[in-house]
Amino acid sequence: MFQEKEQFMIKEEIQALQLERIKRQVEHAYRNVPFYRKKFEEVGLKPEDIRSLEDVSKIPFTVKDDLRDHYPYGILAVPIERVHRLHASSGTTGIPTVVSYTQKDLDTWSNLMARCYSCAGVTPDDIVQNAYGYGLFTGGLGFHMGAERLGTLVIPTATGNTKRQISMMKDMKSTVLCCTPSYALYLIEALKEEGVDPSELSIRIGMFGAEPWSDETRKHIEKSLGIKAQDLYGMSELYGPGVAVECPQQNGLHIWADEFYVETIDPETKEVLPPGEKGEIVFTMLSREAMPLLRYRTKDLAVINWERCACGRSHPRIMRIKGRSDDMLIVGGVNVFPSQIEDILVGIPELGEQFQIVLETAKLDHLFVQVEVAPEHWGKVDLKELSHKVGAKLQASLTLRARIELLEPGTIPRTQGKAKRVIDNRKRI
Ligand code: DLL
Repeated sequence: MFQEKEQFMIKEEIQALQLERIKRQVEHAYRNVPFYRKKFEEVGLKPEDIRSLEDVSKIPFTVKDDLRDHYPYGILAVPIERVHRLHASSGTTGIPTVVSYTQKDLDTWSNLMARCYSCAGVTPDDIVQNAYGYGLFTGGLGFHMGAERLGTLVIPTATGNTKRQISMMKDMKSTVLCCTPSYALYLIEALKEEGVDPSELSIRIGMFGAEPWSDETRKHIEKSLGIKAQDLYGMSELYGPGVAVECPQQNGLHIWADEFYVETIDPETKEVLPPGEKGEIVFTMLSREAMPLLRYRTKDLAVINWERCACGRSHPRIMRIKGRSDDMLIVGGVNVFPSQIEDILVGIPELGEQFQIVLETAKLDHLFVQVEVAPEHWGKVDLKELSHKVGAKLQASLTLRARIELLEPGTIPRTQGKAKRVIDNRKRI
C-alpha cells in the first residue's frame, strides 16, 4: 500500500514529528520571509520560543488577505528560480490568491495525493478518470500527479464535454471517478439522458471534494452509480487537494498530520478549542518550502477528532466540513448554512438534487429557496401541497420562514466545478 508507514503512524510518533517539523518551519519562515519576521517581532516572539506543540498558539495567525497583500508572488521563502509551479484561486475581491511550489513541494503534494487514493481504497491496478478542472485550479493537476505517483493509469478528461466523459468511462473501463460532487450529480442525470445504465460502467470508487456535500447526497450518488463515494478535502493554499480524505469507514476525513498541524479556534475570540468542539480550522504546514504557512485560518468550520479510527489509522479526523464561516446566512436572526438546507431538501423524495438560495433584500427575514422537482414526480405532484411540505420541513428543522419556488427539472444551471448555491441579487448601494 502506498506510504503505508505514514498512514499508520501512531499519535505519539505523529506528534513528535510535528514538533520537530514545526520548529524547522518556523525557523525557515522567520529567516526567509520578511512578512513573518515582522509578525513575530510585533508580538516579541523568536523561533526558539517554540519549544512544544502548546507554544504554537503563540504564533500569530495568517489569513487569505495576507497572501493577496503580497500579490503576485506571495510570501515566497525561496528565490524565484527555485519555484517550479504556480496555481491560483480566484476570489470575490478580484485579486487572485497565488500559491507557489518548489520541486520538493510538488513531490510532497504528489505523495499526499497518492496516499489519499490509497487510503480511500484505490490501488495501482485501478483506472482513474480525472474530471477535475486542469489549469490554475489545483484539482486537476493534484489528482493527476497523485494517480501517477500511486502508479495507476490516469485519464485526464478534465471538466466538460459530458458525452465524451461518459464514453471514456464506458470504453476505457475507468474504475475511479474524480470530480466535484455537483458534477457527479450531473453525470447521473446525463447517463439517464444518454440511456446508459450505470451497471454498464466499471466505476467502483468516487473521489469527490472541493465543496461541501451532505450524507444524503452521498447516499444518492452511491446508490445511483453503485460505487463507494469518498470525501476529500483540501485548499489551494495548502498545496490543493490532499489535506484530508475518508478511509472506507466513511466516518470523518483523516488529516495527514505529519504534514499539517491542525487546530480549531473560536472564530470570534480566536481562542484554541479543545478537540471535539466545532470551530474554524487552522493549519500550519509542516514541510512547505516555497510558501510556508503558519497558523493559516481557513474559514472552514468543523470538529476535530483524535480518537483512533476503526480502520486503524491515528491521523486525526475532521468530521465532514459543513460550511465556511463566510457562507453563513443570518435569516431573521437564525444562523444557517446552505449545507443544512441541502440536508433537508435531499431528504424529500419528490425533490431533485438541484437547489439555490436567492438573496433579494439586504435584511433577510425569510429564506427564498428555488428547488427542482424530481423528474419522476414532475407533472404528477400537487406543487402547492409540495411547496407547503418543503416550507414546513425547513421551518421545523431550522426554525425559519421560507418561500419556496418549485422548478421544472433541468432549470437550474448545472456545474462542472463547484456548485453556486447562493445567488445574491441584492442591490448594492
Ligand atoms: O477546492 C482544492 C480541492 C480540489 C479539494 C479538489 C478537493 C478536491 P480551493 O479552490 O482553494 O481548493 O477551495 C478550498 O473549498 O476551504 C473549503 O471551503 C472547500 N472544500 C474543499 N474540499 C471540501 C470538502 C480546492 N471535501 C475550499 N468538503 C475549502 C467541504 C470543501 N468543503
